Amino acid sequence: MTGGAGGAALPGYDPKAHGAGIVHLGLGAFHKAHQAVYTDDALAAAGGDWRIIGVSLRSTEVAQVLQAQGNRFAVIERDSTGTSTRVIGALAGALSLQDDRAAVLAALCAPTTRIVSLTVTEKGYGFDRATGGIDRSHPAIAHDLATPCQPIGAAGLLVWALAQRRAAGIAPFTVLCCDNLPDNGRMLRALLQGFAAETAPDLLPLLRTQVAFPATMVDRITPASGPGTRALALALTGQDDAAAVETERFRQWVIEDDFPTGRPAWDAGGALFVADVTPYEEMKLRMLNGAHSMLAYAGFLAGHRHVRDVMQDAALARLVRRHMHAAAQTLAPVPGVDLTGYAEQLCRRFENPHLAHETRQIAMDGTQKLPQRIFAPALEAMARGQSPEPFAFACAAWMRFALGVQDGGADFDLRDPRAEEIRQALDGARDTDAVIRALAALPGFMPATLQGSDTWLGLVRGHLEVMRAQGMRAAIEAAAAA
Ligand code: CS2
Repeated sequence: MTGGAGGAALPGYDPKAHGAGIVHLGLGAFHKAHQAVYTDDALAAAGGDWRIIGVSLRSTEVAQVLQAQGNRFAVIERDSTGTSTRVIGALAGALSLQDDRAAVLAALCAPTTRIVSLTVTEKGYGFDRATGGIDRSHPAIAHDLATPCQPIGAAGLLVWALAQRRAAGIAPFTVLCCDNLPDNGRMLRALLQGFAAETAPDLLPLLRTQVAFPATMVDRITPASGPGTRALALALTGQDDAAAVETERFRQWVIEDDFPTGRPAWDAGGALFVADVTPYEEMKLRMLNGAHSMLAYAGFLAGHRHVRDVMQDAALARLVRRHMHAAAQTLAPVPGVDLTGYAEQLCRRFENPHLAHETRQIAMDGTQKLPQRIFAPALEAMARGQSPEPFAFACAAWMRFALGVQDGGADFDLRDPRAEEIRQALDGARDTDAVIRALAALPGFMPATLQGSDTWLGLVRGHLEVMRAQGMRAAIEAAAAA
């Protein structure tokens, strides 16, 4: 890195001297603050044609904004030890599927594209957890099954592109899922196989044996950029930057090293290459993301706008710690990690006074998040003879949130792909037992073992009763005092 205007570090390499080798689907703040930064470090340390062509599947604005500023943007890294700003040169292009469809398809088919990575969020894939295949009711899956030559979703685009490449004699790209899903490489392979079985069955042997789907654990707390981000970027860099992102200084990336057609030297940026990501991924999903979801539902309903405010609420901060420790007890040993230290570090990160991370943002899409964050550790705790109590509190907080009303009676918008289904399930559910029954029975959501466990349901009911009768504040105080 070299110094830039106003103190921002500039890329430590000449971006124009490097071609693109990666297509990334899901050009959001998290990608810009995570994989793009690691790739920038890799290019500075080891070079290579590994710049990224970023693709927005739905938005048109993100690509337009980036194009207008030469695909450069600032990453503002902040915590209580200070602020540093760097300008990222790793993005070679920014495309919108809606505006630049031909260019997106060409990039996916280009022989130079050796990796396709994705951050399309949990709900973006259309994976059916219950069957381990495709979810036909998912809008993009349904669209792409009907018109597989005009794909708009992740599975449709990848299967179409891999088929084109095979027909043209071009080696397949490696598919790198960077979303917070358990066993994300295997999940994506199963999704593509499920989709190909119906649209391109002769691609199945290739998907089984030749395409690599390394699993990853990704971590960097990156709130959606707010109105203040642009002004901050201007102050720090001296440049107007409508694509800047604010994030924490901490970052982590653990990746299975399975890249048959090569990869950037992401280890130069601190990425850890391992044979099995599972222990790291379970640690992060259950301790960080699980505590995040719990505090998002409880915190939002208790009137806290940001995660940092939650951490100033003594009772709720206590529940956050309790949740992390209970989650830690459901884990297999994680190589080289002291889980007590990890929990403390998570609390410091949540307390970060410079990040305006909204509880409402984390509360989105609960039906897509609870299974791996809350239900999986609850099951594991019960299998080990431990109490699932903290997970039951989190589940009750989500159920209370799913009712869509504040304690004071004001409505709010659920922002979940299953919001309508939830609304219908809750129609007519009056008492707490009826609410639990309705939500627990959402297909493919709560594992059958939990649905059939009196211990679990009793704990959830106990908390939900207090939340509904006395309010979230009272429920937090009661749980924290227990
Ligand atoms: C959060 C994550 O919004 C959420 O659900 O829990 O985005 C979290 O901030 C990241 O996974 C941190 O790496």
